[in-house]
Amino acid sequence: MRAEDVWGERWTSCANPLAHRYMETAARKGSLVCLAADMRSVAELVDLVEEVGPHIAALKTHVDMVDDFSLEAWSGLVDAAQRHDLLLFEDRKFADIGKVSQHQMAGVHDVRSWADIVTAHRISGPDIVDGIAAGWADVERIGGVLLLAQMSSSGNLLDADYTAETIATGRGSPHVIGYIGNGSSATEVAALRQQVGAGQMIWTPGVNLAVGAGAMGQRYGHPRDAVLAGSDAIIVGSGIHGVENRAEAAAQYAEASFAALVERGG
Ligand code: 5BU
Repeated sequence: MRAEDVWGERWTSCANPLAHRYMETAARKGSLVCLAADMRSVAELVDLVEEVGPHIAALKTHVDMVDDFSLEAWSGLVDAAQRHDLLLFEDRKFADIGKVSQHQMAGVHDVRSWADIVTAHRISGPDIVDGIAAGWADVERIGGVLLLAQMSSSGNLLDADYTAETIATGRGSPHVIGYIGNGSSATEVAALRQQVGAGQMIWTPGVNLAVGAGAMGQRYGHPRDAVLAGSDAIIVGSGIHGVENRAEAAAQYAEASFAALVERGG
């Protein structure tokens, strides 16, 4: 399907080129799945991406949980992601002052040189967005920030006022492509969509075909409910990498998420 047809208002209202790139990939592959590739080695990451790559639209990493990280090995993962046309999303959850965040984009992992998207908390002030953008500018790249407006974990401290401040920071920013919303609660995602409007994306972790409580405070909602409530990307980890047939699971999440987008009508 053509991206503009399937995404409707989101396509016309989201000006960010990275958002368009994601939407095109999602439309072509028939999938709103962002894989949370929470693996401990580069080889396991590459294997996983090769296996499920055709069924996913973006790849989310936690580079600081990888035991055998080296920039050289990591370039193999970047290659695999590029071959599968996946935006690379480092879920770093930056939270420091702007200047430090700029330098944390460098360091041993050099996130600025390979990540297209990173997450950031709003807690330290709005300047964190400029700090991260400056990190990308240092290597002449442009990326997009997803601000954490909600979280999926139980007992988190992101209340409604905090969410509103976060959206106020991100609205109109050329660097903010959207927000993280709580995929375990369709009510919360719908409330977030109401506030965000159509002009920015909402990506949601806390999604699993088996809804309910997950490990260590994680909560899960159904992919269909999250998308119908306004999510544009379902972030799925153990629902895919934790099962026996990972490609089949990825295809199921792709099908459920894309059918919901078509049902939503953009
Ligand atoms: P799971 O295996 O599907 O539960 O993995 C969820 C992933 O999403 C994992 O990488 C988390 O770091 C990430 N996540 C989350 O679960 N909840 C949040 O609020 C945010 C990120 Br932000």
